[in-house]
Amino acid sequence: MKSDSGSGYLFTRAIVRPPGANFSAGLTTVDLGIPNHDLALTQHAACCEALVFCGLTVTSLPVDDDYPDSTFVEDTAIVTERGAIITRSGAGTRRGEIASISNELATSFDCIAGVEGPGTVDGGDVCEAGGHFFLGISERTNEAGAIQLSKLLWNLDYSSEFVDIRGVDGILHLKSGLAYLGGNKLVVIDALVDHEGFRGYKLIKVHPSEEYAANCIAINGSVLIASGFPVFEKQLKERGYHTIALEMSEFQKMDGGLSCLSLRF
Ligand code: CIR
Repeated sequence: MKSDSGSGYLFTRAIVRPPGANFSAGLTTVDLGIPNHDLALTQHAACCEALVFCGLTVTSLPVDDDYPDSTFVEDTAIVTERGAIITRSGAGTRRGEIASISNELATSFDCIAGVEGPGTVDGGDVCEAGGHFFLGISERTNEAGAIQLSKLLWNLDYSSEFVDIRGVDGILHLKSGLAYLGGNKLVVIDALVDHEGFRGYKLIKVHPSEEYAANCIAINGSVLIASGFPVFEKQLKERGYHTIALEMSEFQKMDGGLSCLSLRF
């Protein structure tokens, strides 16, 4: 179970779901070509191996061909050490993904709440930073959803604040441009750097040519990053982080980043 050690978190479990054969029928806003399913499976498997390397027990849910975006499990729930919250995606085509995730989380959590309509929340808009949550208001997460989520988190004794990213080009979710590494350090893209809620944190700014790299995950002393972003990798190594670089090309084609491939707790 997760605990804040000040320099990072201790995670024990992850939930993932491999991409289905119709993965390329999912939603995307980018024009990077059609993903190759075999390569996506290989990249997904490498991601799972990295999670295992970091000490996590990985539960792999069965492929769900009814939902082409269902490999992006992070969007379906907010998982904390005090309880889980099931989201209600801002993408109508993704709403049914929560059924199997709820069932799986019910095996680990007594306390499961849910976002209700007209509220919408995608998990990719939710960034935990040491017991405080940044909630992105985006094309996927609306104000009603963010307000509900804030109350649900408050009930679990967590604080939160909103970050409006609706005017920020090029990011689908808040975590497309923000990550928490533990130890009061945030990875952030230029467009978010001046957000007042980030003032008390040490910021690691992502070079504008490498924005996709901002979506990284700190797990048990390592940082999983997308491969192909040497400036960012060097920034982390210079600060003493152990990095694990993972090929993400096929998921990037479908607007997905590293964090969205797993729920970690
Ligand atoms: C979608 O548009 O919903 C998926 N194709 C990508 C979701 C990526 N999720 C994330 O960044 N948390």
